[in-house]
Amino acid sequence: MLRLYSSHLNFMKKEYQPEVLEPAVQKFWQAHQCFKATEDPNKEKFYCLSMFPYPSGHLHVGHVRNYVLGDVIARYQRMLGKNVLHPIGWDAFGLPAENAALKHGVAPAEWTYANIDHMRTPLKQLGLGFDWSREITTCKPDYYRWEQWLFVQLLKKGLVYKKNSAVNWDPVDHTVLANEQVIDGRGWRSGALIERREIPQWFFKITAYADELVDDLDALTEWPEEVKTMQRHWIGRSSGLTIQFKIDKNCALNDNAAESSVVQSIDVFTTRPDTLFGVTFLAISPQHTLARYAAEHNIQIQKFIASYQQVSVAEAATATLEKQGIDSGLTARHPITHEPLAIWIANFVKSDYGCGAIMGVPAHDARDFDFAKKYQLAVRTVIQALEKEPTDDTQGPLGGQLINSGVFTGLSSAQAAMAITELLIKNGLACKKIHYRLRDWGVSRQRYWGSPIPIINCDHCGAVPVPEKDLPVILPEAIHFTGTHSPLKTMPEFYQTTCPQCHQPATRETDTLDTFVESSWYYARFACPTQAKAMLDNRAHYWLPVDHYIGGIEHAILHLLYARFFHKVLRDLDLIDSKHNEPFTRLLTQGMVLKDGTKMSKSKGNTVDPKQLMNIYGSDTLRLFVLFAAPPEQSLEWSNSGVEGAHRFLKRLWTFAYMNVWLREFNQNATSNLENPFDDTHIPTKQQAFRREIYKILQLAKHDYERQQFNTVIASSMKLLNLLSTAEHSNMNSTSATPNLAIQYIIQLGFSMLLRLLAPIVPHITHVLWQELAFTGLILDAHWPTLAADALTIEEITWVVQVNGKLRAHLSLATTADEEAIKTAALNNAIIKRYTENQAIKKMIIVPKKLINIVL
Ligand code: ANZ
Ligand code: ZN
Repeated sequence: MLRLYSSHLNFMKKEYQPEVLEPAVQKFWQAHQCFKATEDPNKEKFYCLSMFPYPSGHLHVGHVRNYVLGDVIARYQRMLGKNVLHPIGWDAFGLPAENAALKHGVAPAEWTYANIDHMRTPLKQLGLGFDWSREITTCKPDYYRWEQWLFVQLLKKGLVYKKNSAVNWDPVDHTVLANEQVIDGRGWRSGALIERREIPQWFFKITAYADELVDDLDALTEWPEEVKTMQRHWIGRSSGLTIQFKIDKNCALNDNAAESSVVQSIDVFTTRPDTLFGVTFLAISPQHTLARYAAEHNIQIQKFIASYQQVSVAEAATATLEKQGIDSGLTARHPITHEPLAIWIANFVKSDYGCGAIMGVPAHDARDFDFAKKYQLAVRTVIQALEKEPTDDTQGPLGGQLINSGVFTGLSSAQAAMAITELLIKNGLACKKIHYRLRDWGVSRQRYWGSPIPIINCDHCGAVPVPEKDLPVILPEAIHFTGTHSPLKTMPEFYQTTCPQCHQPATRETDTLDTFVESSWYYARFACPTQAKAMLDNRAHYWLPVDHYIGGIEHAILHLLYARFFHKVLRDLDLIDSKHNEPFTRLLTQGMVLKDGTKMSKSKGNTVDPKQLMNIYGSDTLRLFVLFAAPPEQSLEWSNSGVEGAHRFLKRLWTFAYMNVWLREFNQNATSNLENPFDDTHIPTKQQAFRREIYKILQLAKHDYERQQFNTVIASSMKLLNLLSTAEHSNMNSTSATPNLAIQYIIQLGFSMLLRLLAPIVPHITHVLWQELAFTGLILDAHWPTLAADALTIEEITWVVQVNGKLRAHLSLATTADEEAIKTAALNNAIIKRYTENQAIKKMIIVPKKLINIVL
């Protein structure tokens, strides 16, 4: 047992001095390794993780919010008796390091490591209870070697493959961008106009897990609905029908093409077979094979297709895109009516979704309607809405009744969908199909600062994985950046090698992995960060899954989806417990930090420097403010007066302790302590109300901790401090500096609870006051206050008071009041006194808990 109250730690000065006590407390934590987590199978574990930071070099208020939230949750769970793991690391690869290299001529590695050192200090200053012995830095070979190893395992399992694919090419950053990195057709960092390019790339087959990734969302009951909806939408599972339309032979195709099976028929994907009679045209994407045939002798079409190459993938994906098309000159036949339908080449048809072709139903699809209007194509209504006029498919897909649909007329949409599907399938013209919006994850990056892809390209053997014994493929750190181009591509000492299979000269892959790969499994590696023999070991079985994950809503889709995918992959490789299908049991997405209503950003010059604030007010103040200003998931408006308010509260807390320093002796001499709480019934009736109030506050705070409304926990703490101040003054002996014994009990009870309620939030001041006032143990490990069994039962009974059988008054009395007290209270009541004045009282009849009858 650690010695708690030691004279060298005597902070009980009149002034609250965070600048003195905070470093001392942090030193104490460090000296005693208070946050070092060890696996203990006899204890329930709790793994709390805040998304690890990118080491930009500066800690901003958003970071502070993220890590303080995680810290509060971790500390709270520890007080509930759990074995807590709360680690931290660095998401250290990424483009900014290369930009810095270009700008300042410093190597990305050097820049990154310096930034990490720079950011560690303020993180420690915040008093975050991290297990620093588990610190992970993803740009170090001891980390990325295991993702290279995993890459090879996945390659063997067919979950990694290489293919040519159209990408968003940023001509300034010389890199491929993800769709969400393209904003209005421009690169999110460079601002350059994005081009479409086809290049060979490595892919993770995340689509193999698409169904599981959708289905398992239902089991994530402690995730925000919003995030699950975004994930569902991103995966975009949609069940529909592939319908075949026969192409007319008389089309202006060259003879070879017309004979080829490719142009015998065209498949379209639809989720609305009920609208089949409303089809007035077909449309294909500019990349469709048929479009190329159509272009062969048609310059206009060639031009149209070429102009489309310039448009980025991301832009084509947006619904708001200006619809454009050209008639291909081809026609196809409606599968039921055999009516001819023109085939258009249209920019709004995605090449990589469904069949890359659609049946145009302008009356019931908004996109088709825009297109038909622009090119004066027929609009044919085939579904009559039961209530509203049909305008587009947003009013619920199957809500109406069929018209103008041959034998299907009169059926409901749902019935028609089934009947039409059945007919088409019977005639071999359609088959059921499930499509996903989700694409495989392209992980190749034409960048330097990332994990090398462990592949050797051999002229004879093709792409050969680097043998496990040769891993990791180390990224050279001492490099010189001359342009945005990756230096790896001009370093023969890096790429020249021999083929592991045929031993002839070969070249290494010079692309690196998407940095999302590192962040997809770091949560698991924290279980065994220094394990040199394997990616994960048994400790992962103990710690995983993460019980509580905290991070920004901006990661709601990709990061979380990739990590979920990795978790399932790791599970299927038997690296983690097969019981757990998901990496993060509970998710908290914190809101943004705003100043004057806008997002804090360097470019706006409205940032606040947490370090400076900590130096002025102390980190407890900063923590308290950040938690008090808003509930975690809402945006937080920065306010200087709010910071000062938080500081004032801590000063009040300190002063209260200082004024009640008698508690130290009281606690030292008391037979009662936290392990052996005092008998609450010591508190006389008069003070029961205080006691009840204290427990009410405790109950509310517990509830708020569970639902993470820390702002209201703080409000409750403020209320509790007010209550204790009132109690302190209510019964002060006029002659003595200490309150009477009953109030002493109240203050001991209430203050020990107040400190514990606040301990996860403001760990330094509470640590010191706990010690200074000689409460038992470390507050860090003090158990969470529990509710006394009787604490909240109704403590008062309303008595009916009669005089000679007539109702004269009501009287509220404590349940604990004995007969004597009840009689006295009744006789002393002002109303009753009027009726009994100067009269002899013959007797008093008491009906327990109900009635007092005074007989004169
Ligand atoms: C006819 C129709 C009528 C459609 C109607 C919708 C409403 P989800 O649910 O996202 O899977 N579609 C199919 N392939 C496409 C592609 N490659 N590019 C653009 N759009 C494509 O959407 C399926 C619907 O999206 C399909 O159903 C098709 O339009 C369109 F009142 O077919 B529908
Ligand atoms: Zn070879």
